[in-house]
Amino acid sequence: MHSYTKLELESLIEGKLRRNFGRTVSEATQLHMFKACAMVIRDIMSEHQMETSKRSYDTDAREVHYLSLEFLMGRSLEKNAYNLGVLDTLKDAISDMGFSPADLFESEPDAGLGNGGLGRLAACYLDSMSTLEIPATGYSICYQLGIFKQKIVDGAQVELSDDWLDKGDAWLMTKMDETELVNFGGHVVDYWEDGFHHVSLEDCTTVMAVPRDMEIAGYQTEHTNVLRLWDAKSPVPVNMNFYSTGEYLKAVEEQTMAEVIAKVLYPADNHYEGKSLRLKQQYFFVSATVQSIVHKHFAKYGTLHNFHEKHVIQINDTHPTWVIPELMRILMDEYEFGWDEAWYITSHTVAYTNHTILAEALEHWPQNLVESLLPRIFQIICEINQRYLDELRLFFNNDGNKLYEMAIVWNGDVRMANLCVASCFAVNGVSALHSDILVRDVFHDAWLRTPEKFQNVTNGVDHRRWLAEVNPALNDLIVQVTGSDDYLLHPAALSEFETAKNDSAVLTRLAEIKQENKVRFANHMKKQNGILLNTDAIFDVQSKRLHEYKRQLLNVMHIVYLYQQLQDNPQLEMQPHTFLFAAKAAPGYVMAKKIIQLINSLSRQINNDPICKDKLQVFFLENYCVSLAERMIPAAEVSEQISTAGKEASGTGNMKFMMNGALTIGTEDGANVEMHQQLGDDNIFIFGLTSDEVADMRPHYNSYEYMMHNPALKRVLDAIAAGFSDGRSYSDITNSLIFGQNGHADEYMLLADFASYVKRQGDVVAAYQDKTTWNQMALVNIARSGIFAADRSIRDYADNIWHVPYRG
Ligand code: 26Q
Repeated sequence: MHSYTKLELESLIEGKLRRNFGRTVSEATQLHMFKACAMVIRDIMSEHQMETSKRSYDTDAREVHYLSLEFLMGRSLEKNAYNLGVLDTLKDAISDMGFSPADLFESEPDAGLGNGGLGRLAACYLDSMSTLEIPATGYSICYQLGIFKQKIVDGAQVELSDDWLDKGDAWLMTKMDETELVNFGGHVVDYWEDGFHHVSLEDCTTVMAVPRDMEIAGYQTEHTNVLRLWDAKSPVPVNMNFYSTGEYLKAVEEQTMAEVIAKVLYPADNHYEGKSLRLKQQYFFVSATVQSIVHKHFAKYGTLHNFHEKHVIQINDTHPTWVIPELMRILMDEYEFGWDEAWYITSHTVAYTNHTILAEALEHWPQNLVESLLPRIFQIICEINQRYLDELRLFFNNDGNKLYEMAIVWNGDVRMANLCVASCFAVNGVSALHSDILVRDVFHDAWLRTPEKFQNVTNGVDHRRWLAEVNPALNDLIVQVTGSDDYLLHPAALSEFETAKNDSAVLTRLAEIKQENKVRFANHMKKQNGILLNTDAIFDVQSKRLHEYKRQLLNVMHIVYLYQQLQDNPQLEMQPHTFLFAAKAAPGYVMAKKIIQLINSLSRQINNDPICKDKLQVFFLENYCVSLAERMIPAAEVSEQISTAGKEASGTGNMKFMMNGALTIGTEDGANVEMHQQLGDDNIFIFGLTSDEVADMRPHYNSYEYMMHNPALKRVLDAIAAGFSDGRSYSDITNSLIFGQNGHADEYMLLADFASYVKRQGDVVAAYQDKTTWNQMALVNIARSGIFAADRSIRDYADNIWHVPYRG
């Protein structure tokens, strides 16, 4: 790796300022400075990227294509400089030039092209794929507006648009010459000639897909991959036929129609919305991507017969499932392949990762919509369906139930997960428990027929970002104890940190670092939000999307319980406890928004009640996003991972907290199960029903009985129903727990888990009061978090699904 001196960087930055903004250093604003730094870093990455491309071209390397509607990248300047090994030098250069590096980094907007777990996972995986020197490309949409910014106004969520591109485009390189054309609507015309079935679309609407590439630098390597973000443009600036007759609105209509495709990210997390614009987004980016892969492949090899040997396409949930019929379409209609070979190639190229078993998140598109928007694609899906049903009839002896469950097109719906399971060569879940549930339950029948397809790849997070970069003092301590920074490339080496478990100096330092992080976070909150956090209190954090299954409400119920204890006995000596929530709710999710209001009502009540002074605090931190997580997670002491068992596919926040030495209170759900395995009973606080118990209990579950048998629980629910001093009542929330809608009271079984949760919270506090034990537990959590590094996940994908080599 080429290294740069401070003076070299300064002169490069100065050059950018002069040539792009006509400014000297002393005339430059922070914005100029940010952009100039980004350009310098981008230049270094571009050079590396061209080399990387050339190398994989020359060696005929097999390539990975990671397709996702979401990449929640966050900020890039500090991260890229870190990976390139120039972070310290860059900071010096920035300071030298009269700017504050911290302020400059802070001025970068998050690239918020994702909702939550699935999008952030894709971003972590990009980092690992580059670091492990795997030839890989990410593909998505260049949304003009990322995930909304959340404001809390009078206790309620208000959404503001997130126009990130004005600064964020510093990282993008537009490649007009690699534009692809995507067709919508029209009708299929076909005829036979010379034994070939010609198929084309007539009267369709064409949208231009323009690549805006973002370079992804690996850590300590020059290997640099690309995240290709497709922007949507109309091929006709204005329709001159309408223009000339004075119909000006009509003249620009087509253009607006095209460009709306890349306008905004759908803000729904773990919830399917069957909107036609969403379908257009999916097909738009999929079609552009497949065409771009095929065109490059054909230009190089002059044939597509070896396509599946040179490419693997990984789809992030079902959202990009259209790759299956799209690749079939291109092979058959554009390259004259017959069905069987097209099918062989397609089904040996595409692999599917499932991220949820929530019924409301399973994608199924109305047949009419698919047929009118994508007529040829619909034909191909129907053909896949027919052939699949034929095979199922044979395999399952005409068992009608099986056909009904597994059909791809049924009753006016196209079911995307079934299409994936029928067509992909690999299907994986994202934690051991989740993959198990897929095989035992959701995809059981498909598993009976093709068990070899089904795999598990437990999620992982970019530990260079989520440990080393966000918690530099902890990184230093690990390096000091283990004698090297080996763990950065070999996360398994984190286990050596455990040798210091009985070293009191290390334990003391670990506690100091946590305290420093808490103070740093508290100062930031004070400055940014005017919030005064008690840094002598235990910091207990639940940060994730707001969803009923994640049970923020269970956390609230426990806090109300604590508050009632204080009300009964204001003199009560208790461990000072600060509860922090951070969560965005999907804008249309009414119950989630009510829960945010409830948290804010409770927060106002408790924070202003003198009996809670120095004992109890509750805050809802607005606008949870990658950059807020980066500040908050290193300051956390308790991590709340309390979903109903069986509902959270994996979770990845749980891993980030663990790496930063927070202790988990959680259910046996998702990756918590594997954390529990790593940590044993002594280093994690597990409570509640298991997923099997949840399933067994569900048919006769009666939340009302739980309430009536537990007076403390009843009292908590009564208090929530009545509301707090702001006068808002929350009886609609408690009613849904006690009576429910159409018989489904307390779908997520909060009342069943309440008693064991409260008890376990008591254990957490008791453990916290024994400082040495607590610090040892924190150290063990950090030391055993290595398997939750994204590098490990990517090696799993590379070994078991992609079959590509990587850096050792
Ligand atoms: C689908 C169709 C139409 C509109 C929106 C959607 C949509 C968008 C986002 C459906 C689902 C999502 C997001 C799902 C998600 O984030 N799942 C999480 O994935 C993480 C990474 O694997 C897991 O750790 C979490 O457990 C899982 O909830």
